[in-house]
Amino acid sequence: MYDIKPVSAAETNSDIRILLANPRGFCAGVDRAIKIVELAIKKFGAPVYVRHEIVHNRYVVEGLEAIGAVFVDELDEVPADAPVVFSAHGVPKSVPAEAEKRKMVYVDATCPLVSKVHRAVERHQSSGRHILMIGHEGHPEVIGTMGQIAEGSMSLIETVEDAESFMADDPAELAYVTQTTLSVEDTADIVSTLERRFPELTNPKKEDICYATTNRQVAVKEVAKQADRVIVIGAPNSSNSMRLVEVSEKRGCSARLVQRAADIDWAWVKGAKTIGITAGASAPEVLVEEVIEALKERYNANVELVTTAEENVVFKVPPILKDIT
Ligand code: 0K2
Ligand code: SF4
Repeated sequence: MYDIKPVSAAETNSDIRILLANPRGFCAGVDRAIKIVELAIKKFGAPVYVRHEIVHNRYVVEGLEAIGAVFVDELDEVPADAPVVFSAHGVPKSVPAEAEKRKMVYVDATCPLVSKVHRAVERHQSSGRHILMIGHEGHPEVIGTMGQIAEGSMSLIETVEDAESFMADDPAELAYVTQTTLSVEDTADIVSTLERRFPELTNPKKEDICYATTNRQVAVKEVAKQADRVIVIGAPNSSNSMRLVEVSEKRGCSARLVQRAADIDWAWVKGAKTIGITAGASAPEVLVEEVIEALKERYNANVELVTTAEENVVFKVPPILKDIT
């Protein structure tokens, strides 16, 4: 399916400097979610059903399918006697409720940092505040977070324009939460617009963009400052990966998303002296290595690491899987 295009002589042998962003790739929530599926297959045996792509990466999904995971869109596609895992992006309350009603065994792989936002939504609601959700319509995390409370109790704000036009019933009783994988800069513009219009919007102190999203954007910004092109390894439905493309382009650097080496447009690479590489939080390192190898096949490539943060976050798996090795 992924044929590497043949290398023509004209494309080879020039020098190229590769700047490899660090941090890049898997975050603690993705590591944990993949581990949950693997451990669930060990514990329950195949097939283990997974509602939605466990993380937004085809290579990861196909790897798990090969060991017995079956991916479905909705719970009603899962037989009641089969175990099911919920994806890292989180699910509306109705999903575990339905699983319980059908007496299903389920394991929730929602990232703990997404679950934290779910709990904030509940807290704001019980304090009587109307909640603004800053995020992208239709994204599973947004569906999951907005699905923590009754429909209509939250309003979605996607842009500064939405923040300008939102009409509050009671401006004194407003709170906001955000998707964890947004652009830090774009979100700051939305939040400052809301704070200007609603000075009593004091809660929370900070948006909910997670450490991994923030760190990957800082690292790619540093890379984009020095590079002629940036390759972002990730999937088109991966919000955090798409943001890395945007952040690079905002720094004036041409950037492209590729799922793996076979997607690289070599005509676009041609002429670059310095090429940046990063990977979204759901993109495995093996695909980064594949891209570097493809560059090395065509250029005299020298790889330099651009480090802007060290990460040591690890999340535990749920108690139901903790004794499986
Ligand atoms: O960035 P997205 O939320 O679209 O999701 P993935 O690409 O699967 O990355 C993992 C993040 C999941 C939750 O925040
Ligand atoms: Fe969790 Fe952030 Fe990774 Fe999403 S990107 S899974 S919120 S650590």
